[in-house]
Amino acid sequence: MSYLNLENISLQEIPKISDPDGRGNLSVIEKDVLPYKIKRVYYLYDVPSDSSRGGHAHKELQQFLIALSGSFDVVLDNGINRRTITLNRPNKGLLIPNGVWRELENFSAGAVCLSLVSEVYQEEDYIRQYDDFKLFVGA
Ligand code: T46
Repeated sequence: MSYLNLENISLQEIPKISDPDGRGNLSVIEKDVLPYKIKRVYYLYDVPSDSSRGGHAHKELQQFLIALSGSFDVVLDNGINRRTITLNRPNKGLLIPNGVWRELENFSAGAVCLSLVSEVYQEEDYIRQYDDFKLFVGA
């Protein structure tokens, strides 16, 4: 595959229903909001602020990340350029296509990262060496 333009990756609004009686907000993801069927859901929490998660790319897997609570940064890398996007609202999500290297860092206290994923867990789908990733995307 060829490398992706990171400018095409941006935060997406998730519909928010504010309660008219002041009971807070409800956000929902349904129908065709995501370009795939969700096959797996996992979440990251209690991540120390000086730790990072990710540090790999996926061959096929796509995922939608949401900061359900707190905040963290997602560093995206297409093999040539890097771009950092901060997630800090539960009604915004980041769709990461396959073939993008990602690192998650700067987790705030209490941050929870929800991940809605297009594939079941398969270690063979991971590219965990950056040089292998560059070869994969032809960068
Ligand atoms: C990603 C970032 C944001 C499982 O057994 N099942 C699972 O569904 C997952 C996701 C992980 N695992 C096992 C595999 C490892 O032994 O849990 C351990 C930690 O996984 P990993 O080092 O891949 O965790 P992260 O946070 O670095 O990466 C995860 C996802 O794997 C990855 O797809 O994009 O979160």
